[in-house]
Amino acid sequence: MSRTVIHGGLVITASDEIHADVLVEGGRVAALAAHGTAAAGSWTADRSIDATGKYVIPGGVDAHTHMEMPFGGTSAADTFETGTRAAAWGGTTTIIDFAVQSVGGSLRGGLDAWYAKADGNCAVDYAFHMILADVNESSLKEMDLLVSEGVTSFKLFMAYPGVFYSDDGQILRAMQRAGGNGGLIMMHAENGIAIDVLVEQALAAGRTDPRYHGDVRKVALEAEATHRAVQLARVAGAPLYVVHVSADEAVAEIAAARHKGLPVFGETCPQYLFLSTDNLAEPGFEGAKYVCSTPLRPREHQEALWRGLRNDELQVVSTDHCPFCFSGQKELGRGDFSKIPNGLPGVENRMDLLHQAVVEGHISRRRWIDIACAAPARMFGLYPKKGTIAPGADADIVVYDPHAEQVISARTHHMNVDYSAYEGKHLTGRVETVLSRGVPVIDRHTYVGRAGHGAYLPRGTCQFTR
Ligand code: DUC
Ligand code: ZN
Ligand code: ZN
Repeated sequence: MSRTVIHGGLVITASDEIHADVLVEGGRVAALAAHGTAAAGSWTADRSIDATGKYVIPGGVDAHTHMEMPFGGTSAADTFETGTRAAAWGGTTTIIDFAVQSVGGSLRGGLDAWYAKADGNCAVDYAFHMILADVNESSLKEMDLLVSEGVTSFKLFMAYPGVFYSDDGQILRAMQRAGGNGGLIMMHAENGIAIDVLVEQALAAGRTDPRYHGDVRKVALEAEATHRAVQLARVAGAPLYVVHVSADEAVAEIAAARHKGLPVFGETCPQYLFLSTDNLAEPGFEGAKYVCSTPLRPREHQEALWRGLRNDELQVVSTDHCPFCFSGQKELGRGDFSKIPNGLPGVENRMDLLHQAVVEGHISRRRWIDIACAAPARMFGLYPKKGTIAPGADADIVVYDPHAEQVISARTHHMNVDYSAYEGKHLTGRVETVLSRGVPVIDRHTYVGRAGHGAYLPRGTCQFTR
């Protein structure tokens, strides 16, 4: 069995920071021992990685990606191959992507299609949530089967009427089912029926530029939907995970629910923490690069998101990685913002941007690892296999240089998309080496992985009670 020792670094997990050497054997963490002790000195290994002056952190867990998802009249530009390779470059070693039920179709059919897309193509490990686009007697029954085979979370949409939308009755039924089978409902909380009225009115008044996407998707309509989702989950007796929270009033709804002791959880994304409606209002059609839903908000909302992350009102930061090229894809919405495919690239940037948040004092180093690795692994039944560095865990390990400087650019990123939402942003900190189950995928800034190394991960149920 091949053995690797990573020595001299600061090992950071969600709970500890220790100067320790890490012994990896057969793809798993075999032992940790304080650096310089006789125990660590006695280890023999085939490979030795010098992490002096570096952080040794768990591989990132990005619990919200959409590789090659058909959406908005086109398809997300990263395949499982290009998207998981970019994830590896950015220190993310697990993604949880969304299989999609088609309207009139079965969950089985959707899930099998996504298994086939990913099989043999991924550079890092992957799992699936299921998007419920058609809640009916038969799909409700199928939810039980999916939970038993390791697809334990289901996304519902209060937005996108005619595409993914579920009404309150369908939502309540799905929540009741999840309450009984251990599944977790993930909610896209925006009042899509009201938003569609505002879209129609904006277009009729000639307000067609990308910035109006942010205007019509009102804060109040995110907050209202979040409140309604919480109350429906409460009635159903089911836990609730609200995805891509962007507005301060939505954070307040989640905080109020948690204060009452309800099992309600929240996720936000780097775009809401680092970008704003200023980007949507960039001149010409540039704002299209920043069209996603929930939308970017005025900068003032960011403080509530950071506070929420510090106070555990929000537990997870994932990317909602859903890249569309500016050329030929975002351009579908020239002259009509409602036709701009919704989504931003980001799977490669999340770990670095959140490290930047440590540098800027928004969060601690341990909270960085919690929201980016440990909490998403626990939320979706993958802990402690993923999300930590401890004996028995998969050896998904990143050697991270906290002092290296970098500038984000589409010219140097590895995502299959022709722009970066963070073009020109200076960051302190950079991924140096990445192991996936003990196998190097990035070796001192060089990609050495391969499509097909990544394995499918059946998951357990949510490991948080509240
Ligand atoms: N929001 C996006 O921006 N893209 C994909 C789906 C979603 O809900
Ligand atoms: Zn969504
Ligand atoms: Zn999404």
